[in-house]
Amino acid sequence: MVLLRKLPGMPGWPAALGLRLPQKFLFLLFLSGLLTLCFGALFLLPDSSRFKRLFLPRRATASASSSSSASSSSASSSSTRDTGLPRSPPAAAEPRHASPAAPRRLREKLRTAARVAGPPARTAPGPRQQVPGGESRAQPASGAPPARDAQRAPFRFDYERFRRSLRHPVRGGRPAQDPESRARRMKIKEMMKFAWDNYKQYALGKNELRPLTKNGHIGNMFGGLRGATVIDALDTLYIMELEEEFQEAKQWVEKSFDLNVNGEASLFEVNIRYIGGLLATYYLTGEEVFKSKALELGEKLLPAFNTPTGIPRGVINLGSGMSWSWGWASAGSSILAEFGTLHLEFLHLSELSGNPVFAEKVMNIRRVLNRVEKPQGLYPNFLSPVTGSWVQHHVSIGGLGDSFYEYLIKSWLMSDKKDSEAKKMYDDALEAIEKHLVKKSAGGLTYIAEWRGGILDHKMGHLACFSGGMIALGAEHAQEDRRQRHRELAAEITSTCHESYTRSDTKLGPEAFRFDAGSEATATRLSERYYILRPEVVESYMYLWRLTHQPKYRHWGWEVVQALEKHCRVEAGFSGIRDVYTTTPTHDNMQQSFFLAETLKYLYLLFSEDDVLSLEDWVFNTEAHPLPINHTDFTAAVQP
Ligand code: DMJ
Repeated sequence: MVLLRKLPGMPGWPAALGLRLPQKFLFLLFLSGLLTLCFGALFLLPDSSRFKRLFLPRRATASASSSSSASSSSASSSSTRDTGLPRSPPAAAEPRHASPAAPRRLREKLRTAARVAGPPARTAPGPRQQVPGGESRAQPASGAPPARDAQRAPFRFDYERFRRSLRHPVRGGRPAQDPESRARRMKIKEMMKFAWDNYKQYALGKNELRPLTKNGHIGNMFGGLRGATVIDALDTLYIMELEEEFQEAKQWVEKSFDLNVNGEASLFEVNIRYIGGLLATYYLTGEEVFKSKALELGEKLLPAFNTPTGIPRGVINLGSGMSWSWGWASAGSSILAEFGTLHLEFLHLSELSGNPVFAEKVMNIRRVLNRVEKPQGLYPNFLSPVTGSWVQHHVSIGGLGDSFYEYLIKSWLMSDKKDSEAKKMYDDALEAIEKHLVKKSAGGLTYIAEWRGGILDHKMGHLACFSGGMIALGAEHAQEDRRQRHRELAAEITSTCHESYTRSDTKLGPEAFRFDAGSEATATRLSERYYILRPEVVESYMYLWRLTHQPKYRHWGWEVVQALEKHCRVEAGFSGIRDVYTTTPTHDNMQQSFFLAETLKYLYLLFSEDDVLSLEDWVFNTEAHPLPINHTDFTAAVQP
């Protein structure tokens, strides 16, 4: 336009057309709009179009195409989308929270992941799709075709490399043991076989065995998923070298384990039992079926995180993705031990899939927890997923709180001691617990009380007895000034839990025991006298044995084996009992899946050499499923 006007002897176009000033203005406006439109349309042409190559410089074309590929496949939000400027390397979509400080290997990994996995599931994940190599991935919920890069470079976890990184053979390399321990270990293996055989005979495919009525139990904790005992038992069978039984369990997973269910599941239970059990068995065996089932199930859990804070709700429908809070949890809150017990498994889901979305979800939980103010440095058990604030000031290292603390120290260990944030959170939390909750009874027993808005409840649940093992584990890595104190605390708590067993008639411990009104490590309420084959006390014996090698822990473990045989073994399996304070207890007709996952596994490890599932290679999730120490520092990638 400007050029035409200035040409000597040539009137401008509008003038030549004989237009008046307002008409001229309108005409110019129209013309400039038309030109802008034409130029913009160039960007919409396919990359192959000759027009596009003619009018746009090479670099801009490449960038435009990389931008569109990235936006369909990456985790980037509109604020970080490609600006059109050339990038190096091209077409690589940076994950949303990738920090420049993230280690190179991780950043490369996550880039590939972002290419392969599509956008993080803010909404329910889309339908599944098979990719070359048998790997399974989520298709973007929008139904958009996968980016071209995705087809070129599917993510593949290097299993062989992982196995080479282990310091010990998973089932141990040293057969030599003292004959007594060897015989005791054999006995525990026999118990496992007995528990499995009966489950297989009477309840295969159901969630638990009912050993008195010789049938199966399904329950309503797993949202229609079946075979909780199969999944929970897999790694124990494998570790105990019960080969035939392991194959039976594996076959069930291959042929009958159906994930297309439609029911209300506990996010926490599905995670610790199913995802934990599948992940552990994959790492132990390298069998793809366990990995793909774990990843598929992991994706089904993601919609539970769609809350204003990203703190997941406790219950999720595995079919529809709808989620809500437990009816009993005050004011629609989420439970600390539930949303705080996802970290280990979710990092491994990211590790195996290359998809950072799982790691992002749990790192966000940590962010929310770090932001909220802690009363006296303590973490209450109920948090609103809407506001991110505490709903009730009830603090407990037993039920509702327990495994949150466990996952802090284990996150640090699992990160190969790189996740210093988790370590600090653990150290601070333990300091507050020591200061406010650890007490000594009149009879000299150390215990951890519960806290209700500043008032102490002098009670310990069986669940809280895991803390002896946890504190012992943490003590090994504590600062000099705390190490000895924490070792002593761990030993004292474990001893108190042992007392709760020895003071009963069956030599098994009650569900909860108290230190008030003259009672010392005994249950005072009828409703707290039961024992449901729980593992926490033998779990602590196992850690204390491994860390101190004091023979008393093996003695105490053997006392439990004898008591289980005497009071819990029935004709068709093992059963919980209703009252530990009578020598003729009635049975509850339930063989819990965690008896096979945890109680028997920890007992077996107690009588094994230290290199069987060595603590140098593995951390146990809260259901005793071993997860390997991970050399990838995910925290660096997902911090804001
Ligand atoms: C198990 O499912 C897990 O150990 C969980 O953390 C707590 N409860 C049971 C066993 O008691």
